[in-house]
Amino acid sequence: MTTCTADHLHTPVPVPPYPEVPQGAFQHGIANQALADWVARIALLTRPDEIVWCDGSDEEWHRMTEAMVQAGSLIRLDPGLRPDSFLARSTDDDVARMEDRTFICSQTESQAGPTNNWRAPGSMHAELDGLFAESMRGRTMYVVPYSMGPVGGAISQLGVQITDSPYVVVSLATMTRMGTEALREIGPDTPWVAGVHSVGHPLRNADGTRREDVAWPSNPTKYIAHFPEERAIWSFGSGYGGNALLSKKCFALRIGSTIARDEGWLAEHMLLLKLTDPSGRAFHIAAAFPSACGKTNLAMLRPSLPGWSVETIGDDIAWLRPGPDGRLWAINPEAGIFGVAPGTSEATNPVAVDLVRKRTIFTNVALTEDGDVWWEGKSEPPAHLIDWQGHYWTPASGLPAAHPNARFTAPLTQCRTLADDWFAADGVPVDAILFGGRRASNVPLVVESTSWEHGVFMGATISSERTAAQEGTVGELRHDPFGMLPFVGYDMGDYWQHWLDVGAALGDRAPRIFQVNWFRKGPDGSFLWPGFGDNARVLAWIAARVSARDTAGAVESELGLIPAEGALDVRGLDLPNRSLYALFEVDSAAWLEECDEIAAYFASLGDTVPAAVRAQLVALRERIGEPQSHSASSREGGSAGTATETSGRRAVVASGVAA
Ligand code: OXD
Ligand code: MN
Repeated sequence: MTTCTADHLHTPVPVPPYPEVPQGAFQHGIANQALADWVARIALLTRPDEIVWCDGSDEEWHRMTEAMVQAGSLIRLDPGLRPDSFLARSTDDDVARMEDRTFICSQTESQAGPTNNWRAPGSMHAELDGLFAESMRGRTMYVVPYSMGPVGGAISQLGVQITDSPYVVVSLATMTRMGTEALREIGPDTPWVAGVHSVGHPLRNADGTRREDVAWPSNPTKYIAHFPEERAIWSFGSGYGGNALLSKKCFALRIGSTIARDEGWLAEHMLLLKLTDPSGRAFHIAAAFPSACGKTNLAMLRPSLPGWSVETIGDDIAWLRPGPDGRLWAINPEAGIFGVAPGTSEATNPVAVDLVRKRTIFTNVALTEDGDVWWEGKSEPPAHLIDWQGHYWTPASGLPAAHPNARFTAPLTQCRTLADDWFAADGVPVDAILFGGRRASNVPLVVESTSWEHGVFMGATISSERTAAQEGTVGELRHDPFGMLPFVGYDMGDYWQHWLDVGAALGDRAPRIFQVNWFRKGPDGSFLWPGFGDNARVLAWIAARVSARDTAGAVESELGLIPAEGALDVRGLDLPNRSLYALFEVDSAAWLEECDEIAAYFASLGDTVPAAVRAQLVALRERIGEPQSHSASSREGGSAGTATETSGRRAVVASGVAA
């Protein structure tokens, strides 16, 4: 494995003594010379007033949050209502991940592939060196060592982020296993991923005069640049979320996916949960969805089915690696939750509501008059608030009080449904993988793939309605393969091939793959499926399928295996037969259109799309055949009998499961 060396920094200056940089003495427990050299070189480039090595202690967290309150960059919430909790407000040009400012700087453009912005590493380094030059004047440069995954675990990896943002430091303390213990793991030859981050707002001008600080420093020029060959990330100008907490999307997914490709494992945008059935049998499920499509809610689901339980292991990222027993093992590399606040309530996610009751940093939510937080969907709107931009707000203001991508950052250990497995150094064996998106039409509630290749096709063809987590028009349908469109650190077709290769290596020990969609709508535009706790009904069917040796509980449809008569437990649900039918309906005309659309998408990705994935599209088209005329009235008629007249195979489902 490549280690980060000083050569990667392209700063031709030698390293003179810099007071806080240990010069070979390693008094901070640094046993890695490349790390000490790198810190010195970044300091020489960025010229901070001081360098602080973060230890990850509680004392450090309290000291830093208090200093930020004093400086006006955090607002302390009422300690009685939300102990140790704070509100940060960003500027309105720094509110989400910026995919158009995100670059993969591999040696060649084709290595980055058509879904990534590419820049040649030399030219990007040259530009970044110019931007970072003296960018930390007047500020403290923090050196933040961290472990992704349990320190020393078989799947875990190490990283060090340099940043001039104390907000980033306290967030990383929550989101990762940060501090001295992680630093001690970095031995003389231990690989680690380097992250350099500056908000780009120095506090002293070139002539030495003082420049005012602001509550949310940032820079109009923004870059989030990845150097896969160097295993390094450079981020400039933004302080927000995935742009600035480099452990998350930048390391755990973009650089992580390239490491995973090289080493034969998977770095994925997946939640991880433990499902236990009434007999006590446990199943581990990893599920990939695009951003803001309900991963956090699913990871913290309260099953509506008696006797079933769901425990949380992760809500955003999973690293999955073939274990010594030939199965796929997974960890959540993160230690905290950076969750979307709007829409989170006692009704939708009581576990998350409880999780943020203390020691939480809220960003861009509204402030109540008693010093608590509020966001759309939390409760009835209060009569007045201070909105996320610091302005007086009433329900008549006509604008959201919280930004739609407002977030909370809280430790996973505060999650009352946290599974003990989260602590397991080497992770958990995965029984099932789910792929989902936000689709109003076409995609059924649940479908099981008939092979690993078919499952890879399901992942490759996820498309989803755009949400506020990324910039762009909310609601627009976009392809988001594996929920990883913004996160694959190399060519998309090669990434699909890598999935095929991992499956081939796992052979019959590979987890089963399913596609789910909680968001299908009926003709009146309302959701067909209740979602939330009732999604456990789908998980229960998936668990039954994982336990089944044959096709028990499933029947074939054009898209794959769907629940057989009586196999999906819908007892107690107020779900008319016609809705159940519509949840599984395969409209052949619409699917033929979707096939054309998928073919065009594959063509846009170029010739690295694997033949096995293309073959799945051909096979799907053949299964769908000629468009069938399903009249709207027969669909809406919705009795089991009506369904039988339109399609023999689907009839089994529609007539049976409602019983
Ligand atoms: C996230 C995202 O923040 O996917 O998790 O955008
Ligand atoms: Mn995410």
